[in-house]
Amino acid sequence: SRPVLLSDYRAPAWRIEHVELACDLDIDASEIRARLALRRNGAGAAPLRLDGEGLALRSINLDGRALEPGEYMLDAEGLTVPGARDGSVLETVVRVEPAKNTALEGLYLSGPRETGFLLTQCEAQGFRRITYCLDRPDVLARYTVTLRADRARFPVLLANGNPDGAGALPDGRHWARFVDPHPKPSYLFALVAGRLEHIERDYVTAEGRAVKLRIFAEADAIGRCGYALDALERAMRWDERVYGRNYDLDVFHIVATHDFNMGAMENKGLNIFNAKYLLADPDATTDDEYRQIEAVVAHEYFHNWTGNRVTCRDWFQLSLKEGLTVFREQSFSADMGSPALKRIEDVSTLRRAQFPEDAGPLAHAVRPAQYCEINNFYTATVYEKGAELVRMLAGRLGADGFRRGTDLYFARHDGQAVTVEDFLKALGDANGLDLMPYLDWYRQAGTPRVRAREVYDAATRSYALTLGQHTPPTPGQAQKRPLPIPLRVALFARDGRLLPLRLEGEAAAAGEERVLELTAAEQTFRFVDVPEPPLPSLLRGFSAPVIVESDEAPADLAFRLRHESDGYNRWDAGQRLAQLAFDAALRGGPGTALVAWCEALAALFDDAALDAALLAELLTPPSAVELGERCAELDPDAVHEARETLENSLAARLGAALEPRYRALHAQADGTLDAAAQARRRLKRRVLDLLCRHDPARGHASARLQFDGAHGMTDRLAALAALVRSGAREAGDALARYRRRYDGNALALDKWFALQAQVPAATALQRVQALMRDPAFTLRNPNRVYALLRSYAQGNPVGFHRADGAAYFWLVERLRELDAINPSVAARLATAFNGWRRLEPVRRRQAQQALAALAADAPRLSRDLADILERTLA
Ligand code: B3K
Ligand code: ZN
Repeated sequence: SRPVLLSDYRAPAWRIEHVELACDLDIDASEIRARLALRRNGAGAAPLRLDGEGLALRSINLDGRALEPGEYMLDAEGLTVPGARDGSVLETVVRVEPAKNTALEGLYLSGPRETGFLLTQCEAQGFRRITYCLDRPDVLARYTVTLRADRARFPVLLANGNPDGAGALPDGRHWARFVDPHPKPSYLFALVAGRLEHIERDYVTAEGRAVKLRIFAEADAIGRCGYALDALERAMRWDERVYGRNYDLDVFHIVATHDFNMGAMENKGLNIFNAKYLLADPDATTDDEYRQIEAVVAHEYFHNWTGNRVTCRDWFQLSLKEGLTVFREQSFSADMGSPALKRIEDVSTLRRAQFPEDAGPLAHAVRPAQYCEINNFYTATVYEKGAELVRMLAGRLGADGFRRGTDLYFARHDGQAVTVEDFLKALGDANGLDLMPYLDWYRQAGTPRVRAREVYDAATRSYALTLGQHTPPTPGQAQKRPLPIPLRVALFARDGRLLPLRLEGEAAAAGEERVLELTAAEQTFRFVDVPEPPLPSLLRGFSAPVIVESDEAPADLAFRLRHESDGYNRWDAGQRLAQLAFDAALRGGPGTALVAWCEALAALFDDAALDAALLAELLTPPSAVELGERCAELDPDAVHEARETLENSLAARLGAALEPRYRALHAQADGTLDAAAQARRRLKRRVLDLLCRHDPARGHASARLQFDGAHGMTDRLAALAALVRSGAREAGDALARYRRRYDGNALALDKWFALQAQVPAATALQRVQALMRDPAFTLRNPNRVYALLRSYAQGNPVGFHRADGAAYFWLVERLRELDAINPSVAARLATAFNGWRRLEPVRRRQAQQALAALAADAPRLSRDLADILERTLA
């Protein structure tokens, strides 16, 4: 289909001042009456054109008069009403079928028809599946919503905004009304109806507004909502303190569902959450998941200002709300826990998910210039790289300057739908700076490479650092401009101390760390008063989303791994060293880097002062996916073997130290959630994995005991994973016991599916096929599909990228089935083929044939899947 272009953006010809909805809700058929108060926007004469898809129109009235068939035009994408004038009121009645809606966009049913509940998902373009409307984010309207339904079947009725009355109706029905005083775009609309329980808490904002915080869930889940409610309160306080942002309605509602395409949705005053990011209990939730829940609860809450009060002009600006909100969420999580660890996790996610995207056929700018299907742009680039761009801006302005900037952004644009330019302008204006050069970061796809060359001159005691930048071409963007790249740097002396930094021309040294702004293709920075050839520490804290290409020697990397003062850079030095060790292992070459890596880690292993969680990260080599990115021609088996060399060498080097360390950590085991206990569990998981390699008998025995006596899910799952991944004899029995113990617990079963799908083995496909026959498996539930199919296709390179191509053809068949059920889930899964072009020739040919077979059916595929296929094959 024809792409939508950013350059084609035009302000809407019509506005809607007020949307009044009356919804008669039921499982099979719901009736939606909409009353739209219309205004012409500007002087144009364009006829009124409303979006609508899959709606059965029952009646249509303009200004109180029923329209005759010739007075309006219906087609597959909407409705045209030539007679509408400025000030007209249009009333439509449509019927929709929630139970048949398996795409989970618009109004749909969550759970079984007898017991499930109704809910909506509108972002990006789901509102048009509920009623005829101007379904675009730059049309902001006030909403009054009345819900009516059978009281016994749907005792709880919810919509956005403040409750405004409720009551009984004849025939056992009832109604509830909600008024949202804040104008909002249609994508933030939501309603929920069903048998739900809730927990609640009173909250008073810093400004003094009393708010009821409520979380709704089905009866079997309501006992698992307490943690999220606590997290919500922490997020609200944090946004008041750090950004001066207060909540703005009398209620804040969150609803949990097991049937959701994404993580969660920030509908105004009525967030809807995938249960995976909301429900928590010690028996079934891991430490990582607790942190994710806190982060997602905060993320959706933060959208209330970055996204809702100030929204996006069009969908090209998606990162305006997502990048900024991810950045806010990351800062919040850093404040709630360990900033260094959080940074390591975020960079590692970026490298695993966004760098490959930026280097492959689906590469796109943080603000793309065109799209065919906007659902396919909820990507790591828009979210995670977008957050890195905001982080660069925040770093450039400093904490106070950034706060001045966001204050101005909110003051200037509250109630508006704006662009990335507006954001940069507000941040700049508040600080007397021109930040527009950063716009190129939003427009240009691809990960910049930064190369550093250094020259030390003993005679003049000067040190010249020459930095060059280069961004490889991406689809549709052959030529790249240089970008403004802030590089936070420090220089180490050989004794491990940091040297004071003085640039040529400066009167005196200023600090031991500073930011160099690389703005040209190449630039030289000359430091003076440098007493010895220093060891540079570049891109500290990952100050820009770039790849630093250096030829730092293994010994220097090992030195920095031992002595770095920046937590992130210490980890990064270790990752680089591991990469060098990997490169050598892949070539079958000598292992100087490998020895240096193992020796440095062995020393750190004995360092009692080192935080346990950080140590766990240092002991983990880059993932197979990241390592595979280094290969010009990817053979996933070879990558796996080389990575195994790293793991086994480290296990052998730590050898006898592993078991005592494991025992010491295990002796302290309890179920508590504090940071120290979480850190111990994280290290214990890593040590147990290494122990299973070094001494399988003892490793398996320890894992078995840990599995049996675990205090919580983190230890239980870690033990199970250790058994399964190391092929322990006990693995089958442990899996069966886990399966029985958690029968009926969807979130716990997802972990069971995911774990098995990721076991790197030639037999992985058979295993996945067998798991698809498990009675708990269904293609209709996105979480289940992701747990099994995505974990396999994207998290198990060895198992998925079989040389015979069997898994490719198999996945293509699953994509066909899925596409008929849920296009956006199918499209997401199809991105597993992202790296096909870099595969070695045999696999590449197989992948291409499988993809081509599917692409041949493009006319019968959804726009979502066809778009991914077309770009992947282009
Ligand atoms: N804004 C939603 C994403 C909606 C996805 C639509 N396909 C979640 C979030 O980023 O908070
Ligand atoms: Zn978001």
